Amino acid sequence: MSAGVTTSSAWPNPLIAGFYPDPSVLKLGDDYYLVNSTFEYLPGIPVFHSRDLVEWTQIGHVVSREGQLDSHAVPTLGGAWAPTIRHRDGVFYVVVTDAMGRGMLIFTASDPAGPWSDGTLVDGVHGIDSDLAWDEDGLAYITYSGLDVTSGNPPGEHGGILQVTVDLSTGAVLSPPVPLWQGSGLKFPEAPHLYQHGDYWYLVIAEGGTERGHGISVARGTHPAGPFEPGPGNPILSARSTSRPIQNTGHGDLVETPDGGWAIVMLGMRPTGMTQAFSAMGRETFITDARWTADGWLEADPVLLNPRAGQFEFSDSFDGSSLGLEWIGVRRYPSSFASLSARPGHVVLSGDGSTLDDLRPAFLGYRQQHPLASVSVLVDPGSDGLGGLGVRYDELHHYEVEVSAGRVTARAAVAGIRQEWSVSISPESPVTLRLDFVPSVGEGFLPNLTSDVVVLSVETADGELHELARVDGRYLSQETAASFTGRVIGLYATQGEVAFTSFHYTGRD
Ligand code: 6LW
Repeated sequence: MSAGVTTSSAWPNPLIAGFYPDPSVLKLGDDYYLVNSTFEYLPGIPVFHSRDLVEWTQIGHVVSREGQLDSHAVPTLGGAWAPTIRHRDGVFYVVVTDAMGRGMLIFTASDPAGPWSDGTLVDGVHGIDSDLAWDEDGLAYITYSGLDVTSGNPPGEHGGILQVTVDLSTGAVLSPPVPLWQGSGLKFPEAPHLYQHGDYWYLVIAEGGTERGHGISVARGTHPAGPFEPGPGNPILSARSTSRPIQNTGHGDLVETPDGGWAIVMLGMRPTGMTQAFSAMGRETFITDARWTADGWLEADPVLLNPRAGQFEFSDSFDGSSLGLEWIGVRRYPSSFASLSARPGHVVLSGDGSTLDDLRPAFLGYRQQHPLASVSVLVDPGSDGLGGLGVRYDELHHYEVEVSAGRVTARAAVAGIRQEWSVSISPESPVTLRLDFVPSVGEGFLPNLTSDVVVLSVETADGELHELARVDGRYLSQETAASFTGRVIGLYATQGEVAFTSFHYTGRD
């Protein structure tokens, strides 16, 4: 067995920065495909492609049209949870739970870029983090975590790791749920994946909860339905109680590297602060080396921080015929409120009275991917529009700066508490709205106990910069907000037609 020549420190980490949690990865020949959870955001479940496991390009989404998920009014925390991507006989499969929505679903495609199917319900199975594997006879096993977030009943006791056999073409369950493993005793056994390797079937799971206690454990057996013998060194991976900059590591998928070694791709977080620390980007995708020991167990290296070098830039002048794959909406598709044709070189958003407090704002989102970032956009609200530039974690946690003819207002909304700051401006011309995510500075110990500071400002046509507010960033972090997502920066309209151009994002680690 090759240990591989790639060392952990050579992997870029984060591998995919920003709100890209619960990664699942597939190797097919020389190609790699990776998918993530997206919860209430649409289009949902991005599909990334790579040839080397290092450079990733998004090629599509599994969820790209109405009806595939029941996203219209899904509560925060619900939506697309923890997809698994696999392939067999020319068909790509993604199994996923639409939490608090349709339930456990099987999507298929002949091209991973899409289009994907409408989604077949795995009838009567209530759980999360579904995995898909086939035995030698081609029988399909869905292994999942027994947390019921789909039946509508209040979540009962956690059922551990369970398994059913399924007819993938109809979603019919062929055998009742069988308990496989409760993990090593940590809370929330979840994120199971089954792999056949050598003489064994390996059941790799996450446990400890998705917070600081998160980890990965392994068991093995000679049949995909078990019985499974727990490994001797569980959890084989966890950052709990360490001072490593990447924490919460867990929910991993095993993959063979291009040089014949092994790696685990998993979620983790980059908390900033001290004893209390806050993760602005939420749960991101990371990677580390793994290997098989002489006695047939799996080992994994600690996950090391290794950000990609240099400054990252993303600009959009909205002069194409369609929006790029990076743009997302909240419980609605951007195409339902964003037009690239209404005014050339602009994206025009149509407000319908919804604000960032509402479930379905007219909000065109782009993930924050770096702890330090600056964002600007030129906004023309016309004579009766109201809209701006915001950063949201969910309906209850968002900061924004918005413009109407003659007035700019910055706002911070945190768990129902809100504050506003306003300036008057000349009503005639467009303005540049800015969000800057800067380090918290100050004398002594206390200023370090947060993630960052968010600066909300406006630059008027005469070149004057007005800083409206500086707000502590911690309230828009995984540790503070209730959602499983991450910060999403976005252009939004609440009233009228608001035109945006020259979106610019600069990020550095
Ligand atoms: C996911 C579970 C978890 O289903 O969080 O970190 C849940 N792990 O495995 C939502 O992402």
